[in-house]
Amino acid sequence: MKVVVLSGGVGGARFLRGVVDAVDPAGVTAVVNVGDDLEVLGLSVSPDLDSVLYALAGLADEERGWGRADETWNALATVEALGGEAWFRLGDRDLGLHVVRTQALRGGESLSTVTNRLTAALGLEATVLPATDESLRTWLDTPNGSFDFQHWFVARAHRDPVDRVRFEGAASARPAPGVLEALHHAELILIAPSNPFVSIGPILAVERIRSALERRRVPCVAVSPLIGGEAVKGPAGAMLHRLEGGTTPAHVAQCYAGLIDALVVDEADAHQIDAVGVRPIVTKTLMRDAASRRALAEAALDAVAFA
Ligand code: FO1
Repeated sequence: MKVVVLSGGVGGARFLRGVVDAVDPAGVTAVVNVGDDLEVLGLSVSPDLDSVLYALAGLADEERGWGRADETWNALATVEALGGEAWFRLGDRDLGLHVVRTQALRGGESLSTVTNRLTAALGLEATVLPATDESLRTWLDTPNGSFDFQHWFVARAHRDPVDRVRFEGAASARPAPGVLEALHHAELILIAPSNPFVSIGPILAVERIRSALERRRVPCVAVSPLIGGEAVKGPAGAMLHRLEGGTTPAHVAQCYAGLIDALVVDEADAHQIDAVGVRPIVTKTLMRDAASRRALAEAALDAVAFA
């Protein structure tokens, strides 16, 4: 089956592992958020692309949720001892990937081309694409000032309540090569259980991706990132509450108004599915191991049968 999955980092990467377990990975295309990308220590870092690559390659640190398993931090300790920038923690193993990517980008390669090379080098069968090759950066306006994504999320521990999310560069950003083609040929489009505002929002801010979803001829199914009205991890719950007015399945569906045909919600939210507006699919959504990741992916993939 040809499936496109719009994905952010941690939750999206876990979900993608379930998807490639459930269907032939060669038919799976991940379209990944780049709004979190940053330059740190002179290196180009794409955290969500990396979370997806590491998860699909079985290299991810499952507990931390980002970066690589069996990581060591010697380079960062040296950086810190020498008074360098250490607020954004790059592990020794992780650093290797950023060095390769940075060199390629400086040599004139596009982000999608180098990502394609990394995907092949890691032996992955799925296609992993950045939403765009152009610069698209997420900014958060808060009562305490405006911050780029990683300064708000990591340096300030996403404590500042968010009044507005902006995507710098989105107006002129074109989809990366392959994104529209994948959407055009997809039999099913999935939106991973990622934060609708800061993980999926930047992807949908690329106008031609949004309009491709609006004009879809195949089902699009989103998976809610909330369980019992709360995010498993991260600021999705607080953001839904402040920006959308609540944390029910209907509030999640509202983030994707006109773009989805079904919403996968957790059993803990089943009592609130009445006003959701799209077809609800109720299942267990906590991805604690391979079996639960695959079961969640299968529940979303089943939407094809109802189309
Ligand atoms: N998240 C943190 O909370 N602290 C970090 O120091 C940090 C470093 C980091 C390095 C590489 C990478 O790929 C991801 C990293 N993350 C870190 C995760 C990242 O900030 C977020 O999880 C994503 O951007 C949100 O999807």
